[in-house]
Amino acid sequence: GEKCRNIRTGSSPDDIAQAFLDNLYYAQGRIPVLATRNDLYMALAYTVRDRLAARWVAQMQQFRRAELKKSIKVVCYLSAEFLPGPHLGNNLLNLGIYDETRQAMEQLGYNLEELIDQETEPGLGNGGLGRLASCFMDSLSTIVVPAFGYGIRYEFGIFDQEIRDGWQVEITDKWLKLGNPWEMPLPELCQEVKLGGHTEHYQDGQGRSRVRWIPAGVVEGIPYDTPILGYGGNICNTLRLWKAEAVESFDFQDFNVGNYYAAVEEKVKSETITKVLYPNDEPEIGKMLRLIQEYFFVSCSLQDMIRIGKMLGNSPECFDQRYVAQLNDTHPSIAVAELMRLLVDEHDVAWEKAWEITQNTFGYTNHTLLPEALEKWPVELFGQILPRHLEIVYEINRRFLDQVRLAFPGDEEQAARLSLIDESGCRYVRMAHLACVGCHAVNGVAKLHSELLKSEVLRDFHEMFPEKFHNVTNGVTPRRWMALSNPRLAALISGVIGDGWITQLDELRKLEPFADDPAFQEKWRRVKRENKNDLATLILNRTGVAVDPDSLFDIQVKRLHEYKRQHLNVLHIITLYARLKRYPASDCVPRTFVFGGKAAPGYAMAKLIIKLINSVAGVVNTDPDIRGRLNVAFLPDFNVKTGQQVYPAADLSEQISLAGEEASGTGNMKFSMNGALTIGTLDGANVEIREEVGAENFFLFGLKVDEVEELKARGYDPRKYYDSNPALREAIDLIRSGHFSGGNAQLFAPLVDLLMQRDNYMLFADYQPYIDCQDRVSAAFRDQQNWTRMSILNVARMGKFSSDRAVREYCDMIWKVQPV
Ligand code: 26Q
Repeated sequence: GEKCRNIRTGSSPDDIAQAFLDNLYYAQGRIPVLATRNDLYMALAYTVRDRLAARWVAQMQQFRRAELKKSIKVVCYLSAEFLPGPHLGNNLLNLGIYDETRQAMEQLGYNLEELIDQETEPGLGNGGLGRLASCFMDSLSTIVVPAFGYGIRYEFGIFDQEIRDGWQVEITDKWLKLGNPWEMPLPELCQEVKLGGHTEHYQDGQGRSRVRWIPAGVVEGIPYDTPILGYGGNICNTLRLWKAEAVESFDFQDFNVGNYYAAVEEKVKSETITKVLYPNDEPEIGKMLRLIQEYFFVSCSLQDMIRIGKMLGNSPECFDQRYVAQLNDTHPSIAVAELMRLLVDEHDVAWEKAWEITQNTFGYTNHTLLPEALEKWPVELFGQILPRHLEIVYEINRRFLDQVRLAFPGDEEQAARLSLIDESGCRYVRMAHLACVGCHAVNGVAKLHSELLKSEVLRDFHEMFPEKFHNVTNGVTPRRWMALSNPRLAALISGVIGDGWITQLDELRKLEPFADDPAFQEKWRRVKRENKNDLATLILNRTGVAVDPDSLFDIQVKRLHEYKRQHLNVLHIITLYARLKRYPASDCVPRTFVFGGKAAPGYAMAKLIIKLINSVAGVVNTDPDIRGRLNVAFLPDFNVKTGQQVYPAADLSEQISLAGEEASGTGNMKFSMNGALTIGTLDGANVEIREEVGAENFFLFGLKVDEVEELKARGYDPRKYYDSNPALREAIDLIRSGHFSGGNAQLFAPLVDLLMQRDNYMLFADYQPYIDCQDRVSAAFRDQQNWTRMSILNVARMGKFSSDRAVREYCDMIWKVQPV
């Protein structure tokens, strides 16, 4: 009775210790002396999972009751990527049993942090977009909004990065190898997904014209559920990821019945659909498997939503009263055509009614301004895989263009620009256009980005449907990105203002009065110093580079991309290096430059930039003239787990994209809420961060969006900057001469040529303003009191950038749901 219940739910250290030993024995089949570190981790994970179960089940019960009363709308977040990060620590935090569990492990002679470190994270995303989806899941649960996250259970997530001889090497990510204690397979809830084939048009019994899709094949989607508990255990939502498998009984005409090997081959083919995450954060044209992945998870998810509705007695006609679904970029935008197909073809709903339901259901979030990053599919390939959807897209387009021609009579160019089909050359289906037409709301992810969407990328749609456009500035969860990853800072903050900030981040404002308090400043500095010490140890272990924890930690961690300009950062390092070589005795502020980030495997220039960073590191770190005053480290395999160790240790956050390129950025927020100051351009959410923390607490430099446009129009000529700026010339010449590549002058030629000739990201134009700004940073760092004051004020004013605020805005403006 009582004892039994405590084993599964008790939260005292004794209960947890006992449950842990039980799980070690019964789930892992081990006793302590025989257990590996992974056995111990698994036993603890099951112990924590048991404690989630009650809340998870209660959640489903509550759904059922509310659904039956038709009193709630459920939010479905459709995303091809989720990057949840390691679950164990986060669940301990959200359950409120972190300290009790530490004690329990201590009693048994284990170290909790070591067990937490054993977890391999699910790397089911590329970067910002996937991580945002997971921050939103955390916030939905914390602010008590019933929600499902729908996505793909990739067998191989984003590759693991190793650095060999300074180059990136990609290793397959076998994240499931040691088992995943957080997921629950639900094979009974499988869904069938059709692919390929053709359509047949016919008249039904009542003489209505109908369409039947005769697919060339069918695959099955199996859902795997992971609980997402809110902070304080309020509610527990579900992340439901789909795995593709072969259908059990497969009896299509072209299937060779009885041929065992063909059947096995079919199974292998089906399973490739969810085999691997595409590691590019930009679409490549014509990758058939990618389109199949997108359709596969969207179809499974929408059918699942209809199934749940049906189970609770709802007809498909009230789909939009029960659900609202957000499209995380265009990756799931085929949902617009799929919901139309399900309603019209499979549930006999009239087109007009189905269209109203579809528009009411979906919202679309755009994450990019780069025109080349807008997803489009060759019409032919689209029709091969989704013949019925192509017909539906054509019909949506026909009706839409009628509307356009009414609004803009005689303007055929406007119609061609808005069309869902790009007919300017090879014909393409434009997925962003499908999303804009099929959704009731379209939003950007930062104020500047949303404005640029309206005035540039989606200008014509904004003209047509101004009321659809919104801004929801991104946010990040303070649970993972402060409380969990920076326990020292969290304890210091809670010690003076209480711990309400963890769910009401605006309460950090209460820190402002302490910004000038010398005793508090001293504690603040000590926290940062200890965090830097920890990172220094990590850097030493991972890279062999010994760094000085008293130096200024200047950090840039994010995907490698030319527009993010990691190479501008490198030019600054080389400039400092050249100064010290010329004046070895000069008095500089010692700096540690830390980089981290993955390059898309096919992106040669990004990979060359990694090589450059490591080459410069090799020279600078070992030059006796430098005497350790400059250190450069490239931390391999940057991911959520590493991020949690990096952000708390930063003094300076590098957010230096060319203005107008970075939609929002979210790393910028994580740094600042951990007390780093930002050096940045007026791009993405930097604009709003600066607004919040105050211009005097932010290091701004660089061209503004309008200046970038003006310079482009005038003709950007990099040579002019090179010829007139000796410091820039010296930095470039050092690279070009082979100074960092053992005399090999060819190695970095492609990079140097690019910068000198046709650099779209205008490094040279921003070079001198960046260097000057960095000199202001160094000067400011010498005044530790004032630096600390600025650091405290940064944290105190970051309330806006909680993902709780972002999700509340989606609830009010876009989803029209109220937190329970
Ligand atoms: C699309 C088609 C085919 C293959 C891959 C893709 C693909 C995959 C991932 C396209 C884009 C992505 C990821 C984009 C991304 O992470 N964007 C970032 O989103 C963040 C959250 O809104 C912003 O903060 C960043 O500014 C933005 O770059």
